[in-house]
Amino acid sequence: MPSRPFLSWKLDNGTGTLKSDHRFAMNRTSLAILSLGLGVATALGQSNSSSASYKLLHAPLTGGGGQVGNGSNITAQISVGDDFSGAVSNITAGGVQEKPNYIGQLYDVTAVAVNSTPNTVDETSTRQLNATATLDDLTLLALAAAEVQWSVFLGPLTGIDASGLATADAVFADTTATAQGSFQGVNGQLGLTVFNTNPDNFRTYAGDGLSDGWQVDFFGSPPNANAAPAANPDNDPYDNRTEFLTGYDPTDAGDFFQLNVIELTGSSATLELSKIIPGTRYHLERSVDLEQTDPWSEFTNFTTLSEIFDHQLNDPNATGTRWFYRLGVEPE
Ligand SMILES: [Ca+2]
Ligand SMILES: [Ca+2]
Ligand SMILES: [Ca+2]
Repeated sequence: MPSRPFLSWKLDNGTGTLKSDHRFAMNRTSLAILSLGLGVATALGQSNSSSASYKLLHAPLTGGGGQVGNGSNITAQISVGDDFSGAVSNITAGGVQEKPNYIGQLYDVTAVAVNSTPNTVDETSTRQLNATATLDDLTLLALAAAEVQWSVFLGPLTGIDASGLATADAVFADTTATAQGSFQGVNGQLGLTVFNTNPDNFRTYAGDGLSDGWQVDFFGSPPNANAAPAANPDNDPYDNRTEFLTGYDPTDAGDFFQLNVIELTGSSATLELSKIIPGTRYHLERSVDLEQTDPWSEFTNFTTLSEIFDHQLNDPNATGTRWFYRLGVEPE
């Protein structure tokens, strides 16, 4: 016959008040022995205990020796002496259900979280994704990548394989992508920032020496033949490559680089460049006869850390009756 332990207890409601005493517990012990002898599984010594915040009640006749506890914040249904019964407790105030004393647990998935460390990925590189499920008792379940159905929800990811490895596509600017993981019909998503680590690798704009972001800004998504380096769609003096290197609008015929001599004093000439921009090196050369007998010779080259309009510089050897300047620009 399974033993049926007898429970005695003291409850303290926080103010030191005892709700059960020794004599009462002894009385209950006697009743328990009597009940077992008769083979009756009814209530064993009815008693109630309570405090301001907690109350324990003995089980009703169908409780089989179990107990029911009720309070404003807790309900406890406790079966004792039964080898196969577990216990169920409900904490109603927090909406949480605890399920102790079971060797397994049935659960529902309430949410799936997808994460990575960090939540960034370089273009054309990979990033490992992970997923965690939140269950209906608020416990967390780390998911094996193979348990998750991975997909690209949005943005420049070429795919996510079965092991949760996401591969980023080429981009023309830092771009947010959204990866999705699904588990038992519940979806979770993660925003991944795809970094533009190569400025010249985007689709048909790739490898032409012009920033893909610049080409997209002026000519839209590729392909667009007007975005080619040698094209000059606005028909001003300069092609797209020069417009890019000098910082001008390749779609505006009135917007292009200009070099002027603004002052001559003795053998000194003051030159003014309409704009200089970072990322470009400027080479200034002089020849007295456009290289017929006097080869072009560079008298200065420079670059800048910030955009400057109407940049002036001096040519200290501006001698002779006539001479010419030319400017070369190249990416730094
Ligand atoms: Ca790129
Ligand atoms: Ca390009
Ligand atoms: Ca232009």
